[in-house]
Amino acid sequence: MVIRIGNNSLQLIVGDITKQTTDAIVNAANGSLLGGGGVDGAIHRASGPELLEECKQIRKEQLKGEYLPTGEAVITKGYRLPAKYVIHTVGPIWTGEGIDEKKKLLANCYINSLNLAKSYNLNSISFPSISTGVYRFPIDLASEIAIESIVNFLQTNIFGDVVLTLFTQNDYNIYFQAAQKIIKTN
Ligand code: AR6
Repeated sequence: MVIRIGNNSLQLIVGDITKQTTDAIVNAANGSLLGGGGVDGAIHRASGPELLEECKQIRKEQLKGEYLPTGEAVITKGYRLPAKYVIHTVGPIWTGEGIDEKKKLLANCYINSLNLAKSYNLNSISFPSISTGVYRFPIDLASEIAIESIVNFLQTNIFGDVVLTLFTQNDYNIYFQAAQKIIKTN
């Protein structure tokens, strides 16, 4: 599915984000930036040990030893990945409490990643389904937040191409439905 928004596009695909050839791919990281399971583990394995070294450097210098706050984003090189850059963001952990705040933080992940990509003059970016794995954010709600945030950004910026890389056909179907709903109301 490809949605045209001005000169920009939003595409939904089923695939492995580590194989994407967009200028940047986004990592659903944790605040430590030191890797983990899921898409984070896959990105670190495919990129190689230099990625972890650069993440450690960012923790030390840019973040003064602190964790990357939820909803924020930082950028590293892609090393052995086809993508030139990796944008690391931290999604909210779903607990069933503070839902409005969690929704806002998830939107921030997409918006801050897109703004960071734009500030690096990048023209294409691939996102995974942030927070809907280990962090247990309900995917029906997460898909709507993701698509709304991206569509809103593409309506108000000259950027290029955004790809939502969904790992399973089931996830793709849920994002597809969310996209259809949001396009109708726009
Ligand atoms: N390509 C695309 N999507 C993938 C891939 C892949 N190679 N591998 C998994 N997914 P998760 P979260 C999907 O758990 O919920 C990590 O340990 C997966 O099917 O990776 O934000 C971090 O270090 C799911 O749909 O991220 C954090 O501690 C989506 O990616 C924590 O997990 C996100 O699932 C972050 O949890």
